[in-house]
Amino acid sequence: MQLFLTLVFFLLSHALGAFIPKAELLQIDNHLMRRQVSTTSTSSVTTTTKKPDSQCTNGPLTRQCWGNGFSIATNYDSTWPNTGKVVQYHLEVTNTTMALDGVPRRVYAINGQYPGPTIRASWGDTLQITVKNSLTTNGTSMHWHGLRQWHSNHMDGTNGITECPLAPGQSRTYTFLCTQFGTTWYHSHYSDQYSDGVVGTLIIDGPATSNYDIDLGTFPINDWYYRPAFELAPLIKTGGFPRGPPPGDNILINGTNVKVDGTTGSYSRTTLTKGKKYRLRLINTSTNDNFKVGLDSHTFTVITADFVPIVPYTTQWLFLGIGQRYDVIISANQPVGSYWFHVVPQAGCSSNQNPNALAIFSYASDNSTTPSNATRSNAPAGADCSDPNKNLVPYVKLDVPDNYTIPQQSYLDVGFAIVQNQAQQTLFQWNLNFTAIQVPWGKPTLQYVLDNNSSYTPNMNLISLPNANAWSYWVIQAVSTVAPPLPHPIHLHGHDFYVLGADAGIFNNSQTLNYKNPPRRDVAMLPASGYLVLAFITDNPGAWLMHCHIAWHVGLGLGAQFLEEPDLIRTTLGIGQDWKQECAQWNSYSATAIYAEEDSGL
Ligand SMILES: *[C@@H]1O[C@H](CO)[C@@H](O)[C@H](O)[C@H]1NC(C)=O
Ligand SMILES: *[C@@H]1O[C@H](CO)[C@@H](O)[C@H](O)[C@H]1NC(C)=O
Ligand SMILES: *[C@@H]1O[C@H](CO)[C@@H](O)[C@H](O)[C@H]1NC(C)=O
Ligand SMILES: *[C@@H]1O[C@H](CO)[C@@H](O)[C@H](O)[C@H]1NC(C)=O
Ligand SMILES: *[C@@H]1O[C@H](CO)[C@@H](O)[C@H](O)[C@H]1NC(C)=O
Ligand SMILES: *[C@@H]1O[C@H](CO)[C@@H](O)[C@H](O)[C@H]1NC(C)=O
Ligand SMILES: *[C@@H]1O[C@H](CO)[C@@H](O)[C@H](O)[C@H]1NC(C)=O
Ligand SMILES: *[C@@H]1O[C@H](CO)[C@@H](O)[C@H](O)[C@H]1NC(C)=O
Ligand SMILES: *[C@@H]1O[C@H](CO)[C@@H](O)[C@H](O)[C@H]1NC(C)=O
Ligand SMILES: *[C@@H]1O[C@H](CO)[C@@H](O)[C@H](O)[C@H]1NC(C)=O
Ligand SMILES: *[C@@H]1O[C@H](CO)[C@@H](O)[C@H](O)[C@H]1NC(C)=O
Ligand SMILES: [Cu+2]
Repeated sequence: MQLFLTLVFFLLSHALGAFIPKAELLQIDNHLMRRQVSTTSTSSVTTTTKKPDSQCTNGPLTRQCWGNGFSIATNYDSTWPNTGKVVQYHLEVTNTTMALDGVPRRVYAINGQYPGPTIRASWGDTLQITVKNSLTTNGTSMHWHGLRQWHSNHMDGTNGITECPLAPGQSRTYTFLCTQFGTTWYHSHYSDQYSDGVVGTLIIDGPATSNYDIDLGTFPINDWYYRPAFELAPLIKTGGFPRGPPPGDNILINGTNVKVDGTTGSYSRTTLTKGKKYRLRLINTSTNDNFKVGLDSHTFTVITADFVPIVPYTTQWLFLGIGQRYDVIISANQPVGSYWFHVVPQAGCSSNQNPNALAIFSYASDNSTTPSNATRSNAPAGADCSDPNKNLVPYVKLDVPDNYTIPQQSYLDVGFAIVQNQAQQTLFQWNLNFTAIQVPWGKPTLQYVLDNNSSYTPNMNLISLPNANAWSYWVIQAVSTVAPPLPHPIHLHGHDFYVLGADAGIFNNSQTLNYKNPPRRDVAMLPASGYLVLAFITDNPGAWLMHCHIAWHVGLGLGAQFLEEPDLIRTTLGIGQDWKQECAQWNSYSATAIYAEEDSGL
């Protein structure tokens, strides 16, 4: 269904040319990129006792090692193990009622759980995950956030781009190799559906830049709404909340919390043993809210930014944008007792009824008590919504060519507009490069590629990157005069991108960018009324979505897609009959479905 939109007002524009930026070609070596690896920064890591080499194996004192010649010094963008091991999971999305903080509501749970089961494999394993849609009135899809999906774009789970949604009653199997290691999450990409429950965490075991004894696993943190997202989103879109989306009703920590008024629910509890070092995998699985997190009396030694291992640094408080992950080491070196873990929504980038969500970390033997106020710190209620980019130094050093001036055609403006449809209904829109993305669920981008059809519709917001192994540079610019001054967590599928710069103001090529081993990750904060400059190499044939990870914003259009090397998609991905079958089933279901796509579809 197409809406004919009349622009009531639109944005300031940059002068835009028509051509794609010229990019540098790099050499190809056995089909893999030869990156600009300088040296690995082993000297700054002092907590391990052994240097990684082919002899050393992973253990509490040798976390840098892995085995078979792979270690924390391996550049996983170009080399990875292939163990031949296939790790299988079955995920069933069902329609149920849960009371996660004591307040019952409808939840689209996975295998009856919220969050869904943690998927776990090792570096180089193949994951084979069968997803069954047991909902009756929604499609679904499953996206494996941050997984590079190297030469497996059709396993990315982005409905309307890399597949049709999975129709009610149907199943599909996603198969892909784990070329990276670390912590992430998976979620539905079917409009706002993950906000209603279709979300879980994923661990790929591998080496680490700092030692620890015990892996506590994943610790997802998210805002929580008592009204379903499928009810809120249409109201947000049609101006039902003129001051912006409604505040979250609570914050869930590892899937639980007490209600804000303290009457029901229970705190998340984690038990520690004095003297041990723990790895905790923090993940922000929010819909809208950004938080700072901290554990009273303890510091975090941060060892990853998203999947990318970093030179460890220590901090008291850590900011997490939606979709971002930080793995941290906590040393249980304090007096035996119980301590509060704080999650503090930041004023500039959150709106939640809970001003300071709490969880409890207790040393064993003290694990039934509530922390005393003596150790309780004052949490920072500030408005800091930026990434700690200067601290995020990748362990494997990779540089970006600095001899390139980013042309105006590579500026993508983040805009906001209020438009009216034919029925004179007011609609809110977010757009990227002047277009609010809307993907056709029944005819995803990969179908265009299979058909050799390059007549993409304008609302697919597709950017062609036909040259293989070229550096691609982009300036994401928030236009301050029109768009509400909000920071946006920008996520790119299919790549760890390089963050060359991020700051307030308008980028004009005079600001200093960091080309020497800049942060690499898959979600970075675009500062409010500011810019984010990123780069990546077109080494992964596919249609890759780039979008704001605030579910309300991408729902209203804040996204674009890069189409890399369509010829190789046709010839090398091996898109099979089952993929086409999923589309046939979807198109047959949607012909008579009671609900139609009512937002971007993402
Ligand atoms: C979930 O169940 C309720 C009650 O039967 C129904 O109204 C709703 O459409 C279902 N939702 C989905 C997505 O299947
Ligand atoms: C998904 O299901 C919910 C609950 O039945 C409904 O409100 C919504 O419109 C459905 N959306 C789509 C696009 O199927
Ligand atoms: C998170 O919750 C799960 C399920 O209740 C539990 O097994 C896990 O230990 C918890 N994680 C932490 C870090 O407390
Ligand atoms: C999650 O990300 C959102 C949006 O970027 C942010 O408002 C929130 O504070 C983050 N949550 C945490 C726990 O850091
Ligand atoms: C408390 O710690 C003891 C070990 O000291 C353990 O057996 C018990 O399961 C823990 N209880 C909780 C709620 O973590
Ligand atoms: C502990 O501090 C909290 C927050 O400042 C306060 O609400 C609570 O009343 C205090 N509890 C005690 C026992 O003093
Ligand atoms: C830019 O530098 C790269 C290597 O850093 C080199 O391969 C390339 O030729 C240079 N491009 C120009 C236009 O000078
Ligand atoms: C698409 O074009 C390629 C050559 O560019 C050709 O080999 C292939 O058969 C075409 N496929 C279709 C479906 O037309
Ligand atoms: C190409 O796609 C456009 C837009 O969906 C469609 O109108 C057209 O019929 C397609 N052309 C071919 C040859 O399939
Ligand atoms: C951005 O939008 C303009 C206007 O529609 C278009 O000409 C340009 O090609 C787009 N930029 C990119 C990189 O696709
Ligand atoms: C570029 O931006 C900087 C920082 O905002 C400003 O100081 C400078 O005057 C601008 N330069 C031009 C040529 O617009
Ligand atoms: Cu946004």
